[in-house]
Amino acid sequence: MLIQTGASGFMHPHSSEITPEAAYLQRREFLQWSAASGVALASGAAWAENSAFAGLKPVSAVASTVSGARATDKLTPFADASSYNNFYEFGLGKEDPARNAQAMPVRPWTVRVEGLVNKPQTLDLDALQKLSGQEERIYRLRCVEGWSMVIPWIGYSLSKLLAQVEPQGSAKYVEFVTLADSQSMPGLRRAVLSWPYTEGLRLDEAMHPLTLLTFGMYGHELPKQNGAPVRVMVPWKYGFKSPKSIVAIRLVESEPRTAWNKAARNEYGFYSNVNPEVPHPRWSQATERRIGEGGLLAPKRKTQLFNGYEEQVARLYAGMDLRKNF
Ligand SMILES: Nc1nc2c(c(=O)[nH]1)N[C@H]1C(S)=C(S)[C@@H](COP(=O)(O)O)O[C@H]1N2
Ligand SMILES: [Mo]
Repeated sequence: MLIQTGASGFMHPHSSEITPEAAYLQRREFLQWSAASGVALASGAAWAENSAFAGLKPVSAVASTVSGARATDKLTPFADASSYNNFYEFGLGKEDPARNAQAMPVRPWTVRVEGLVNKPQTLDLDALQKLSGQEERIYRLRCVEGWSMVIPWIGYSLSKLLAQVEPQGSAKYVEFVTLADSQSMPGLRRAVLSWPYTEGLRLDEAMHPLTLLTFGMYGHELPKQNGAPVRVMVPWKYGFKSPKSIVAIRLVESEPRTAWNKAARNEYGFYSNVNPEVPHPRWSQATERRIGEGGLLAPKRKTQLFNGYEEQVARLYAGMDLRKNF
């Protein structure tokens, strides 16, 4: 299958504008970028042959038409997005997940959708993936630590799954429960967070079309270190609100506690919307470093309100004091 990824930040120079040497370098850079991002070339070069994705199956998707779902910033190289990770179940270091997550069993896998719903269901991965056509969405991911990436994710709006189970009128929040497997997750031996890692959204946030039930990235299934086989991406919130390797989705009446909120209530609120004007108690959130962009010497970027998705999501918080509801 082919993925149409139009605007991804790479500038296509016109051949008349460049010297042969520059053309060669540009082409080489483009080939590397194409290979790394899973984008099929018009010339027919197949990323399936590229060893960067060794072992990861290609996943079909069409470009998303959801408003705001296709950031035009330059894509973060796949190599960075799959080697600089936070997944504390596999250790605290950025390189620990890529090294340690490979032992996590991701097949068979089921997700229970339960709680205040008329039609609770337990779906295996096949059933989950077939529930809707999948789209590619290019989202910025802003970690609370002050770095960001731009990643072409693959999945469909979580709202499609939620509609299927018919939430009851009393359901106001959604709680996500992730895998806690002491056999394969060495990080569980340390109580840095309370396991399993859980997260939560208000029901209207979970139903927002940008909230993505995510199965893949860069044209392939998710690497284990990025939350295989299924995670949720909420692009206007800090990265920790995007739980990896989900096993249950629970509709509940009151605001659920979350792993980071339990660990440090005054530092990580329930909402955790990206907001440059609300500093973390120990550091500013006004700027960010884009991973893959020249390291520590690269100029920092200004962090945008709601991570740049203000037009799409600001209405969810109309009338709320975002400093109180941080
Ligand atoms: N289960 C689980 N999900 C998790 C985390 C985690 O430690 N465990 N870390 C979060 C944090 S802090 C971030 S920034 C993102 C990182 O996602 P990525 O590694 O795919 O970039 O995953 C989030 N989801
Ligand atoms: Mo994060």
